[in-house]
Amino acid sequence: MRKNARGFTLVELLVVIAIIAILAAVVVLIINPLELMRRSRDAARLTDLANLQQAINVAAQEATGSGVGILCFGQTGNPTPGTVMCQGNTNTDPSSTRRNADGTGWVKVNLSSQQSVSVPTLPVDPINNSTYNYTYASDGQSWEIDAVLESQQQINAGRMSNDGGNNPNVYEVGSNLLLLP
Ligand SMILES: [Ca+2]
Ligand SMILES: [Ca+2]
Repeated sequence: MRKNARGFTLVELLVVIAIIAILAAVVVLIINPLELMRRSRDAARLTDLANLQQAINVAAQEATGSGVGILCFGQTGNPTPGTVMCQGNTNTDPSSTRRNADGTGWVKVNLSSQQSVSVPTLPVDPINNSTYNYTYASDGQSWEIDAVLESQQQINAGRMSNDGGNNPNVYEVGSNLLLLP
């Protein structure tokens, strides 16, 4: 035992630093902050699509006009079932109008006139780039919205592959999940 404290030796410091580094790595591996952020963004996406699904269903029920003008706002004509008549995307639509909830935004349904489900502005993907974005499509009679989930939690749970749609790499909701490939 040393009687006089003379600080730490270099080796002792290195050992302490190494232990701290290992502990930090273990903590990151266990908690995985990046995965937590992905999960939180996925939760927002799932909520967004659930809200839109509800709002579109209510809008379609409350509307009195033709199906074409409801699901493809302002359009007329005879739709071809299964053929996309109108489409919108949170990333590629003009940023000045993409969040409009009156049918001119990326969802081509006027959600602003209905009373039951309030949608003041359309949601966009939490990241909203070329990989993570929302897409709306309708053939005038049915509709589909797609989003891309990113967390291991949702991927492992098969959320995108077991949604009843035709694309295992996107999460699909709507009345016709075959509209978007
Ligand atoms: Ca899918
Ligand atoms: Ca689809």
